[in-house]
Amino acid sequence: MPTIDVGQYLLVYNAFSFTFATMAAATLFLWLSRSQVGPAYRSALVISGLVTAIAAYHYFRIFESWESAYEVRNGVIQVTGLAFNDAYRYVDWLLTVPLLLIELILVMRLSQSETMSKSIKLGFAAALMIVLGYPGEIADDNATRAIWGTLSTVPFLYIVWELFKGLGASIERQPESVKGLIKGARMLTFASWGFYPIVYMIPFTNMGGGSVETAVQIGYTIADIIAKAGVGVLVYMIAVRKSAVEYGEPGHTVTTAS
Ligand code: RET
Repeated sequence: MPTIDVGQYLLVYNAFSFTFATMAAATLFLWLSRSQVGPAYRSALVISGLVTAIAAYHYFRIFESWESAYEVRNGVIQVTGLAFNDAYRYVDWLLTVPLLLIELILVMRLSQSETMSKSIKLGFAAALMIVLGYPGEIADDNATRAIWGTLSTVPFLYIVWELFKGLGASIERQPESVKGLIKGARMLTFASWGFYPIVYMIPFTNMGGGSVETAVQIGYTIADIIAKAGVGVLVYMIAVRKSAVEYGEPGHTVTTAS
């Protein structure tokens, strides 16, 4: 573990603690909101809540791992010899990234066969992207990091292409009142996902070891909050709006002209 100063240690410590609370709160919100949307959209909310629940658990473990990697003695920070475990983050992504894509697909309510084929293709590409990124993340030298990072970028670009090209046509078939929101969710997904490879490249800069470690942890943490809790809330808004169009406003029934 690189040596860091007390300020950096506490910044990361507080960020992990805050993120655990945010993910846990988002889970409760998403699961408790199930009854506010029509039956077709409930699984989108269940999956969104599952993503934040998995993240809450992992942030708790990440927090503990950070705490045991360093100790503060007489105001001076020292490494304990126990390495900070990056695997929690990657296992979290391995589970949540495919689910995040599925949650976007579900809220669009495509045909069953389209939902199935897009979920499998995108879910598989997402898992491959994470698996290929991990050896680079834990490598000590930048050459290894660059090789795995480049390999991981291939499925990443495929996902981005699918989100814009493949889902673009389906978005055009969505009700007018939700098109903007769905495009917003896609944009937020794209922007937050684009942040991860940038954070991954921080070790290529010549900031000191402690600053690199701090920036990488804070960077991934911010991206996770946006990609999971932020997109989750947008998916909730889309589900509420589509339910109003398809099932009527809460308290009203949809009447069809005869
Ligand atoms: C890695 C390795 C370097 C190249 C690329 C990467 C992409 C990571 C992404 C992660 C997304 C994670 C999410 C988590 C939230 O649940 C693995 C950093 C392209 C896009 C959305």
